[in-house]
Amino acid sequence: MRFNSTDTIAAIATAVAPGEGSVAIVRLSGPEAEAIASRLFVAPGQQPWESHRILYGHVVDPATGERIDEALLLLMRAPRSFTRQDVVEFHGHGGVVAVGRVLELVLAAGARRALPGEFSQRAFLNGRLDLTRAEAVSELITARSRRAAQLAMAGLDGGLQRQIGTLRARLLDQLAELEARVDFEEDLPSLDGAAVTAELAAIRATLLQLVDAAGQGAVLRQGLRVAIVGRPNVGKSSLLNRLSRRERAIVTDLPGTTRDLLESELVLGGVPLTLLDTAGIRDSGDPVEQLGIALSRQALASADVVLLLFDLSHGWCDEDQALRDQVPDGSALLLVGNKVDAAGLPCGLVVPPDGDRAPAQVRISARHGEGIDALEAALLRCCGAADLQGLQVALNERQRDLAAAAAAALGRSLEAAEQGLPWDFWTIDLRAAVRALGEITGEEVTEAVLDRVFSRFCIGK
Ligand SMILES: Nc1nc2c(ncn2[C@@H]2O[C@H](COP(=O)(O)OP(=O)(O)O)[C@@H](O)[C@H]2O)c(=O)[nH]1
Ligand SMILES: [Mg+2]
Repeated sequence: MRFNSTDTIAAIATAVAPGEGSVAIVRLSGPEAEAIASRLFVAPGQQPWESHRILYGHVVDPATGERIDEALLLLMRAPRSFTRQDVVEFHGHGGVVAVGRVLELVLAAGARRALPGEFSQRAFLNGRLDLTRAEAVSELITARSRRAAQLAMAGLDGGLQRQIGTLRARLLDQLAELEARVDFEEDLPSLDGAAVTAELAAIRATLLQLVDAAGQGAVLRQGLRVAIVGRPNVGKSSLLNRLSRRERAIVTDLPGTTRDLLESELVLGGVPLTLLDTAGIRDSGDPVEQLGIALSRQALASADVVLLLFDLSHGWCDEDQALRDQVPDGSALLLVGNKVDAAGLPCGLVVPPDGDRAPAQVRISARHGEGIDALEAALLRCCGAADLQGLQVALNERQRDLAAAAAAALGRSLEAAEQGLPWDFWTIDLRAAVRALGEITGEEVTEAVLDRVFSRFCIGK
């Protein structure tokens, strides 16, 4: 445990930015929350100090009597709160100064600054949330697209917990049967080995499906970095502007116009994308352009998806091929022929065939908008993000590793079964699988794991 959960903790629960946010919330949780709040809050009239009622008043510095903010106070007594402890929220004005002073007063009155995720950690420890729901809260907050938020909500509704919990319960049933045979083989009816292995295989198959779908979930959650690369003047900046539907980048007919890496955020088919417009890659004597080109090469090497743009009015040339050869094997690649409007005769094969590794190709006009729909569809397809609508629940990275470990352990159990080994050989791996699934939902989890999970949360959550 990072810290004792009997401390009273406090944090600003809302985003803090100068001049922004009409409301800011300071939140306290712990046994002293109510006492601390009552020392700092002055409510006029006869307002009753009751749980789940809003009080109106002022936060006042008890040392000087100075009014710090006009605020609403919400008291939620245990166990009817997010953490199942006494919780107090001060709803004051946004910005940074007043809310910062309220927090300082609360700390001076005896609360401790909350660590990232500590409120959620308490909610988990007090049985308010299982681990998958707690993680879904964090995912909802960081969601960058509507689809990602929907996926997080499914997790928050317990979809993942139910699915993993059911698989774990089924494994426990099998484990109980097998373990009983280890100890009391003679006293029990004999076990149908084929039925057990069929059940284990079915559970393993479901786990493998979940592991598979986790990749799509990761795409929705984290989004993709898409680098637009190509020779100078092929229309990269025009394409960035076209896809972002605004004039983000400067476009001229002078080669070497873009010198810096430009980013533009957009959502395509529910997937958050960061588009990178890069300097055209060529030999250049200009030191500023050289720096830009170095950034382009980095983007080419590290993007999830590379849109390699070339000019159809010139056709595919050696420099294009040289760039194509630099795309790492692991990245998705889409070849985009631009300026189809100026290409004259529709040329058949512009790009030499690449055997089985032939990347997808589309033809567009970044200037006039032709082929952009097809490009967007191809972009989602080439990174495996085309069909995310059916995705109901998705494991995050931590959960995926555990599900994969459980599936591997079940694979070993099945092998032991196939080799006709005695029951106790099956049960070792079966128990490992049960443990891994329990770690997903938090039923079997160590403090170190909890600390790792919750420390990734934002402060105040
Ligand atoms: N005909 C035609 N010209 C284009 C198209 N896209 C871009 N251009 C022109 O090509 C030149 C270079 O465009 P720009 O986007 O700056 O290319 P970059 O250097 O690759 O970023 C500009 O004059 C653009 O107007 C297109 O689809 N068709
Ligand atoms: Mg440019």
